[in-house]
Amino acid sequence: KGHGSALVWFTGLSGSGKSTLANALERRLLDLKVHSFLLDGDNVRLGLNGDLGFGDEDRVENIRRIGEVGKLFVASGTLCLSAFISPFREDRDRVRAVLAPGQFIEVFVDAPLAVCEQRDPKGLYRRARAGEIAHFTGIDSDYEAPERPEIHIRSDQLDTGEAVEKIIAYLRRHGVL
Ligand code: GGZ
Repeated sequence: KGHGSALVWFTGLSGSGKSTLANALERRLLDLKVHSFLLDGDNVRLGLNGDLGFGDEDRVENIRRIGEVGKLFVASGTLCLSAFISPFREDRDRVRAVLAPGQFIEVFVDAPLAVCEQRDPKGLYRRARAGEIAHFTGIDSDYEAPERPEIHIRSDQLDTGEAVEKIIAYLRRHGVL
């Protein structure tokens, strides 16, 4: 039996499947009787970070605050999950640096832009292409893919259940579970 507290940090394009995967992992952990907490746009961007938009500076601050909140959850002994695009490598690495070694687990949810754009569950890519949303990640704002993520999920090749098991296996191997 492991120690349980870590920050599992999902990163990937809009529509890559971060939220779906994070929610499925949360349910799987609940079945294992592991207490976890998911930080996502619904509970962070609407509240704590309600003052932030999608320009570069605001994204940097968005990720900085989420990292600090994640650190507090980890200090409380919670297995914390976070699902934000977090497009900039430097910002993710800064979050990694505020946590103890091994406590930041970067999960790259990797699907080609074309696949994400085809899925377009909220019609945001279409609106970005039409010029109705500025600074949209993958269209006119950068996404810097992780170079050495702890876990790499090809979400266009694995189904959600398989991806969850891949993460669970990693957490077990590394003594988190
Ligand atoms: C990217 C945007 C934008 C722009 C609104 N660029 O697919 P979604 O809708 O549900 O998730 C996206 C979410 C991204 O917020 P994050 O906090 O994860 O971004 S970051 O980590 O970069 O700060 C998308 C929606 O917000 N959205 N405008 N311009 N995504």
